Amino acid sequence: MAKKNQTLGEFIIENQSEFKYSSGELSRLINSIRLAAKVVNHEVNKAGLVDILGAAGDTNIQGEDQQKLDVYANNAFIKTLTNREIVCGIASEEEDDFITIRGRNEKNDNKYVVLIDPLDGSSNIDVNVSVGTIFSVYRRVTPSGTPVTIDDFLQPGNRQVAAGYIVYGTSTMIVYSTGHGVNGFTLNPAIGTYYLSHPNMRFPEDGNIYSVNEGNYVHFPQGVKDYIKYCQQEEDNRPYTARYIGSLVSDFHRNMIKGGIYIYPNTSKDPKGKLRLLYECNPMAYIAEQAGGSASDGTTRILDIDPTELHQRVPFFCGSKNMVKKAEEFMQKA
Ligand code: AHM
Ligand code: MG
Repeated sequence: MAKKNQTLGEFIIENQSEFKYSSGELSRLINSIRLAAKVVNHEVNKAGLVDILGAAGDTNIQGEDQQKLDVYANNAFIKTLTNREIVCGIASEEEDDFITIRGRNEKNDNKYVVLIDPLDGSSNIDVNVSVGTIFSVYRRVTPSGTPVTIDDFLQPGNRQVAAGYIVYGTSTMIVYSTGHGVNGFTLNPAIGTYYLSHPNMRFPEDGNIYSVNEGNYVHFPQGVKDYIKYCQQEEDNRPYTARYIGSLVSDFHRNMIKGGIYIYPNTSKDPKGKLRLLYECNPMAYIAEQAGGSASDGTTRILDIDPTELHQRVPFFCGSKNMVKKAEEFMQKA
Protein backbone atom coordinates (compact mmCIF):
# COMPACT_ATOMS: atom_id res chain seq x y z
CA MET A 1 0.00 0.00 0.00
CA ALA A 2 1.60 3.27 -1.14
CA LYS A 3 1.58 5.98 1.53
CA LYS A 4 2.37 9.54 0.55
CA ASN A 5 5.60 10.92 2.07
CA GLN A 6 6.95 7.43 2.63
CA THR A 7 10.62 7.29 1.68
CA LEU A 8 11.67 5.13 -1.25
CA GLY A 9 13.67 2.95 1.14
CA GLU A 10 10.58 2.31 3.30
CA PHE A 11 8.45 1.71 0.22
CA ILE A 12 10.84 -0.90 -1.19
CA ILE A 13 10.91 -2.83 2.11
CA GLU A 14 7.14 -2.70 2.63
CA ASN A 15 6.35 -3.83 -0.91
CA GLN A 16 9.01 -6.50 -1.28
CA SER A 17 6.52 -9.34 -0.83
CA GLU A 18 4.62 -8.18 -3.95
CA PHE A 19 7.51 -9.30 -6.15
CA LYS A 20 6.75 -12.55 -7.88
CA TYR A 21 10.08 -14.14 -6.92
CA SER A 22 10.73 -12.55 -3.59
CA SER A 23 14.32 -13.13 -2.52
CA GLY A 24 15.28 -9.51 -1.89
CA GLU A 25 17.42 -9.40 -5.02
CA LEU A 26 15.09 -7.16 -6.98
CA SER A 27 14.77 -4.83 -3.98
CA ARG A 28 18.54 -4.57 -3.74
CA LEU A 29 18.70 -3.91 -7.46
CA ILE A 30 16.22 -1.01 -7.23
CA ASN A 31 18.18 0.27 -4.24
CA SER A 32 21.39 0.33 -6.28
CA ILE A 33 19.70 2.23 -9.08
CA ARG A 34 18.41 4.71 -6.52
CA LEU A 35 21.96 5.20 -5.26
CA ALA A 36 23.56 5.58 -8.70
CA ALA A 37 20.81 8.05 -9.64
CA LYS A 38 21.84 10.28 -6.73
CA VAL A 39 25.46 10.25 -7.87
CA VAL A 40 24.46 11.08 -11.45
CA ASN A 41 22.02 13.75 -10.26
CA HIS A 42 24.84 15.51 -8.40
CA GLU A 43 26.96 15.54 -11.55
CA VAL A 44 24.09 16.64 -13.84
CA ASN A 45 23.41 19.58 -11.52
CA LYS A 46 26.99 20.76 -11.92
CA ALA A 47 26.81 20.66 -15.73
CA GLY A 48 26.24 24.42 -16.01
CA LEU A 49 29.54 25.06 -14.21
CA VAL A 50 31.45 23.73 -17.18
CA ASP A 51 33.35 27.00 -17.69
CA ILE A 52 34.45 26.89 -14.09
CA LEU A 53 35.11 23.19 -13.63
CA GLY A 54 36.35 22.44 -17.15
CA ALA A 55 34.76 20.86 -20.21
CA ALA A 56 34.64 17.20 -21.15
CA GLY A 57 38.09 16.05 -22.19
CA ASP A 58 39.85 18.65 -19.97
CA THR A 59 41.80 17.94 -16.82
CA ASN A 60 40.36 19.77 -13.83
CA ILE A 61 42.18 21.62 -11.12
CA GLN A 62 42.55 18.46 -9.02
CA GLY A 63 44.17 16.73 -11.99
CA GLU A 64 41.06 14.61 -12.66
CA ASP A 65 39.88 14.05 -16.22
CA GLN A 66 36.47 15.60 -16.90
CA GLN A 67 34.16 13.09 -18.50
CA LYS A 68 31.23 13.72 -20.76
CA LEU A 69 28.09 13.37 -18.69
CA ASP A 70 26.71 10.44 -20.64
CA VAL A 71 29.98 8.57 -20.16
CA TYR A 72 29.95 9.51 -16.49
CA ALA A 73 26.37 8.27 -16.05
CA ASN A 74 27.12 5.05 -17.90
CA ASN A 75 30.11 4.36 -15.64
CA ALA A 76 28.18 5.28 -12.48
CA PHE A 77 25.32 2.85 -13.16
CA ILE A 78 27.55 0.03 -14.37
CA LYS A 79 29.96 0.42 -11.43
CA THR A 80 27.20 0.51 -8.83
CA LEU A 81 25.45 -2.58 -10.22
CA THR A 82 28.70 -4.47 -10.78
CA ASN A 83 30.20 -3.75 -7.35
CA ARG A 84 27.07 -4.92 -5.58
CA GLU A 85 27.05 -8.16 -7.55
CA ILE A 86 23.28 -8.26 -7.76
CA VAL A 87 22.84 -8.71 -11.49
CA CYS A 88 24.32 -11.25 -13.87
CA GLY A 89 24.52 -8.91 -16.85
CA ILE A 90 24.10 -5.34 -18.04
CA ALA A 91 23.42 -3.98 -21.50
CA SER A 92 23.73 -0.25 -22.03
CA GLU A 93 22.89 2.08 -24.90
CA GLU A 94 26.45 3.39 -24.47
CA GLU A 95 28.14 -0.01 -24.90
CA ASP A 96 28.45 -2.05 -28.10
CA ASP A 97 28.04 -5.38 -26.34
CA PHE A 98 26.52 -6.62 -23.08
CA ILE A 99 28.60 -6.97 -19.91
CA THR A 100 28.78 -10.28 -18.04
CA ILE A 101 28.89 -10.15 -14.24
CA ARG A 102 29.89 -13.43 -12.69
CA GLY A 103 28.89 -12.48 -9.15
CA ARG A 104 30.06 -13.81 -5.80
CA ASN A 105 32.77 -16.47 -6.09
CA GLU A 106 32.27 -16.41 -9.87
CA LYS A 107 29.15 -18.51 -9.38
CA ASN A 108 27.04 -16.83 -12.07
CA ASP A 109 24.03 -17.32 -9.84
CA ASN A 110 22.42 -13.88 -9.91
CA LYS A 111 18.99 -13.84 -11.48
CA TYR A 112 18.49 -10.50 -13.16
CA VAL A 113 19.80 -8.61 -16.17
CA VAL A 114 19.50 -4.84 -16.48
CA LEU A 115 19.24 -2.85 -19.69
CA ILE A 116 19.87 0.86 -19.36
CA ASP A 117 19.98 4.15 -21.21
CA PRO A 118 22.18 5.97 -18.68
CA LEU A 119 21.57 9.52 -19.91
CA ASP A 120 18.83 9.98 -22.45
CA GLY A 121 18.38 13.28 -24.26
CA SER A 122 21.98 14.27 -23.57
CA SER A 123 21.95 16.89 -26.33
CA ASN A 124 19.83 18.92 -23.87
CA ILE A 125 22.50 19.16 -21.17
CA ASP A 126 24.34 22.14 -22.64
CA VAL A 127 21.17 24.23 -22.59
CA ASN A 128 20.00 23.34 -19.08
CA VAL A 129 17.02 21.25 -20.18
CA SER A 130 15.92 18.08 -18.39
CA VAL A 131 17.51 14.73 -19.19
CA GLY A 132 16.78 11.26 -17.87
CA THR A 133 17.88 7.71 -17.19
CA ILE A 134 15.79 4.73 -18.34
CA PHE A 135 16.13 1.19 -17.02
CA SER A 136 14.59 -2.19 -17.64
CA VAL A 137 14.92 -5.46 -15.66
CA TYR A 138 14.40 -9.09 -16.75
CA ARG A 139 14.98 -12.47 -15.16
CA ARG A 140 17.65 -14.37 -17.06
CA VAL A 141 16.39 -17.21 -19.27
CA THR A 142 19.62 -19.24 -19.46
CA PRO A 143 20.42 -21.61 -16.56
CA SER A 144 21.86 -20.23 -13.34
CA GLY A 145 25.52 -21.16 -12.89
CA THR A 146 26.50 -20.30 -16.45
CA PRO A 147 27.53 -16.87 -17.78
CA VAL A 148 24.71 -14.84 -19.38
CA THR A 149 24.24 -14.96 -23.14
CA ILE A 150 22.61 -12.64 -25.66
CA ASP A 151 19.33 -14.59 -25.19
CA ASP A 152 19.01 -13.18 -21.67
CA PHE A 153 18.85 -9.67 -23.15
CA LEU A 154 16.78 -10.30 -26.29
CA GLN A 155 13.49 -10.89 -24.49
CA PRO A 156 10.21 -9.26 -25.47
CA GLY A 157 9.19 -6.35 -23.24
CA ASN A 158 6.22 -8.30 -21.86
CA ARG A 159 8.75 -10.32 -19.82
CA GLN A 160 10.07 -7.29 -17.92
CA VAL A 161 9.84 -7.66 -14.15
CA ALA A 162 10.55 -3.99 -13.48
CA ALA A 163 11.22 -0.79 -15.37
CA GLY A 164 11.61 2.84 -14.52
CA TYR A 165 13.12 6.19 -15.27
CA ILE A 166 14.80 9.03 -13.47
CA VAL A 167 14.06 12.55 -14.60
CA TYR A 168 16.67 15.16 -13.73
CA GLY A 169 14.29 18.11 -13.98
CA THR A 170 13.24 21.02 -11.82
CA SER A 171 13.17 18.28 -9.22
CA THR A 172 14.81 14.89 -9.60
CA MET A 173 12.31 12.06 -9.62
CA ILE A 174 12.47 8.31 -9.87
CA VAL A 175 9.38 6.68 -11.34
CA TYR A 176 9.17 2.91 -11.54
CA SER A 177 7.00 -0.17 -11.61
CA THR A 178 7.50 -3.78 -10.61
CA GLY A 179 4.21 -4.81 -12.19
CA HIS A 180 1.91 -3.40 -9.51
CA GLY A 181 1.21 0.07 -10.85
CA VAL A 182 3.53 3.03 -11.09
CA ASN A 183 4.86 5.18 -8.27
CA GLY A 184 6.91 8.36 -8.41
CA PHE A 185 9.42 9.55 -5.79
CA THR A 186 10.92 13.02 -5.57
CA LEU A 187 14.43 13.63 -4.28
CA ASN A 188 14.87 16.05 -1.41
CA PRO A 189 18.40 17.14 -2.32
CA ALA A 190 19.04 18.67 1.11
CA ILE A 191 19.04 15.25 2.77
CA GLY A 192 19.45 12.96 -0.23
CA THR A 193 16.19 11.10 0.34
CA TYR A 194 13.47 10.23 -2.18
CA TYR A 195 9.88 10.62 -0.96
CA LEU A 196 6.77 9.09 -2.48
CA SER A 197 5.24 12.17 -4.09
CA HIS A 198 3.17 10.57 -6.89
CA PRO A 199 1.51 7.36 -5.63
CA ASN A 200 -0.29 5.17 -8.17
CA MET A 201 0.34 7.30 -11.27
CA ARG A 202 -2.25 6.92 -14.04
CA PHE A 203 -2.21 8.02 -17.69
CA PRO A 204 -5.46 9.91 -18.41
CA GLU A 205 -7.33 7.83 -21.04
CA ASP A 206 -7.59 10.91 -23.25
CA GLY A 207 -5.39 13.93 -23.51
CA ASN A 208 -4.79 17.07 -25.52
CA ILE A 209 -1.02 17.16 -25.90
CA TYR A 210 0.90 15.74 -28.85
CA SER A 211 4.70 15.49 -28.74
CA VAL A 212 6.53 14.92 -31.99
CA ASN A 213 9.47 16.57 -33.75
CA GLU A 214 7.44 18.31 -36.45
CA GLY A 215 10.63 19.59 -38.07
CA ASN A 216 10.85 16.13 -39.62
CA TYR A 217 7.31 16.41 -41.05
CA VAL A 218 8.31 15.97 -44.71
CA HIS A 219 10.02 12.69 -43.80
CA PHE A 220 7.05 11.25 -41.87
CA PRO A 221 4.87 8.40 -43.14
CA GLN A 222 1.48 9.51 -44.45
CA GLY A 223 -0.36 8.10 -41.42
CA VAL A 224 1.60 10.32 -39.02
CA LYS A 225 1.10 13.36 -41.27
CA ASP A 226 -2.65 12.69 -41.26
CA TYR A 227 -2.72 12.22 -37.49
CA ILE A 228 -0.87 15.52 -36.96
CA LYS A 229 -3.41 17.29 -39.18
CA TYR A 230 -6.16 15.68 -37.07
CA CYS A 231 -4.50 17.03 -33.88
CA GLN A 232 -4.52 20.50 -35.39
CA GLN A 233 -8.15 20.54 -36.58
CA GLU A 234 -10.71 22.69 -34.78
CA GLU A 235 -13.24 20.12 -33.63
CA ASP A 236 -14.36 18.58 -30.30
CA ASN A 237 -11.49 19.33 -27.87
CA ARG A 238 -9.04 19.99 -30.70
CA PRO A 239 -6.72 21.56 -31.73
CA TYR A 240 -4.41 19.87 -29.26
CA THR A 241 -1.40 21.53 -27.73
CA ALA A 242 2.04 20.71 -29.19
CA ARG A 243 4.79 20.12 -26.62
CA TYR A 244 8.16 18.64 -27.51
CA ILE A 245 11.15 18.87 -25.21
CA GLY A 246 13.31 16.41 -27.14
CA SER A 247 13.96 14.41 -23.96
CA LEU A 248 11.86 11.25 -24.08
CA VAL A 249 11.73 10.92 -20.29
CA SER A 250 10.50 14.48 -19.77
CA ASP A 251 8.01 14.37 -22.64
CA PHE A 252 6.65 11.05 -21.37
CA HIS A 253 6.50 12.24 -17.76
CA ARG A 254 4.49 15.34 -18.65
CA ASN A 255 2.12 13.36 -20.88
CA MET A 256 1.54 10.76 -18.17
CA ILE A 257 0.56 13.49 -15.71
CA LYS A 258 -1.48 15.65 -18.08
CA GLY A 259 -2.64 13.25 -20.81
CA GLY A 260 -0.95 13.13 -24.20
CA ILE A 261 0.85 11.16 -26.87
CA TYR A 262 4.54 10.94 -27.74
CA ILE A 263 5.45 9.93 -31.30
CA TYR A 264 8.84 9.14 -32.83
CA PRO A 265 7.90 7.51 -36.12
CA ASN A 266 9.99 5.86 -38.78
CA THR A 267 11.04 8.49 -41.30
CA SER A 268 12.43 8.42 -44.80
CA LYS A 269 15.80 9.25 -43.16
CA ASP A 270 15.49 6.65 -40.36
CA PRO A 271 13.32 3.86 -41.83
CA LYS A 272 13.28 2.01 -38.50
CA GLY A 273 12.77 5.08 -36.32
CA LYS A 274 15.34 6.51 -33.93
CA LEU A 275 14.53 5.16 -30.49
CA ARG A 276 15.94 1.88 -29.20
CA LEU A 277 13.53 -0.92 -28.46
CA LEU A 278 15.46 -2.39 -25.52
CA TYR A 279 16.78 0.69 -23.74
CA GLU A 280 14.02 3.22 -24.39
CA CYS A 281 10.77 1.88 -25.85
CA ASN A 282 10.27 -1.33 -23.85
CA PRO A 283 10.75 0.23 -20.40
CA MET A 284 8.61 3.26 -21.27
CA ALA A 285 5.93 0.99 -22.77
CA TYR A 286 5.90 -1.13 -19.60
CA ILE A 287 5.45 1.95 -17.41
CA ALA A 288 2.80 3.33 -19.77
CA GLU A 289 0.77 0.12 -19.62
CA GLN A 290 1.19 -0.19 -15.87
CA ALA A 291 -0.28 3.33 -15.64
CA GLY A 292 -3.22 2.52 -17.96
CA GLY A 293 -1.65 3.99 -21.11
CA SER A 294 -0.43 2.14 -24.18
CA ALA A 295 2.50 1.90 -26.58
CA SER A 296 2.70 0.71 -30.16
CA ASP A 297 4.97 0.83 -33.20
CA GLY A 298 1.99 1.99 -35.25
CA THR A 299 0.45 -1.46 -35.60
CA THR A 300 1.93 -3.81 -32.98
CA ARG A 301 2.07 -3.57 -29.20
CA ILE A 302 5.67 -2.61 -28.34
CA LEU A 303 5.86 -5.17 -25.51
CA ASP A 304 5.07 -8.04 -27.93
CA ILE A 305 7.93 -7.35 -30.34
CA ASP A 306 10.56 -10.10 -30.37
CA PRO A 307 13.92 -8.33 -30.37
CA THR A 308 16.62 -9.57 -32.73
CA GLU A 309 19.51 -7.28 -31.78
CA LEU A 310 20.65 -5.25 -28.79
CA HIS A 311 20.52 -1.84 -30.42
CA GLN A 312 17.38 -2.42 -32.48
CA ARG A 313 15.35 0.69 -33.32
CA VAL A 314 11.59 0.92 -33.57
CA PRO A 315 8.90 3.53 -34.33
CA PHE A 316 7.25 4.62 -31.08
CA PHE A 317 3.71 5.83 -30.34
CA CYS A 318 3.13 6.03 -26.60
CA GLY A 319 0.74 7.69 -24.20
CA SER A 320 -2.94 8.02 -23.38
CA LYS A 321 -4.78 4.92 -24.54
CA ASN A 322 -7.39 6.57 -26.78
CA MET A 323 -4.83 8.85 -28.41
CA VAL A 324 -2.53 5.93 -29.29
CA LYS A 325 -5.53 4.04 -30.67
CA LYS A 326 -6.48 7.01 -32.86
CA ALA A 327 -2.91 7.37 -34.16
CA GLU A 328 -2.87 3.63 -34.99
CA GLU A 329 -6.14 4.06 -36.95
CA PHE A 330 -4.50 6.76 -39.05
CA MET A 331 -1.45 4.54 -39.62
CA GLN A 332 -3.62 1.68 -40.75
CA LYS A 333 -5.80 3.84 -43.02
CA ALA A 334 -2.74 5.20 -44.78
P1 AHM B 1 19.57 9.83 -27.35
O1 AHM B 1 19.45 8.45 -26.77
O2 AHM B 1 20.70 9.94 -28.33
O3 AHM B 1 19.61 10.91 -26.30
O4 AHM B 1 18.28 10.05 -28.27
C1 AHM B 1 17.01 9.86 -27.72
C2 AHM B 1 16.31 11.19 -27.68
C3 AHM B 1 15.00 11.16 -26.95
O5 AHM B 1 15.14 11.47 -25.59
C4 AHM B 1 14.25 12.26 -27.63
O6 AHM B 1 12.87 12.11 -27.48
C5 AHM B 1 14.69 12.13 -29.05
O7 AHM B 1 15.97 11.54 -28.99
C6 AHM B 1 14.79 13.45 -29.73
O8 AHM B 1 15.23 13.26 -31.02
P2 AHM B 1 15.12 14.41 -32.11
O9 AHM B 1 16.10 15.46 -31.70
O10 AHM B 1 15.47 13.75 -33.40
O11 AHM B 1 13.71 14.92 -32.10
MG1 MG C 1 18.65 7.43 -25.46
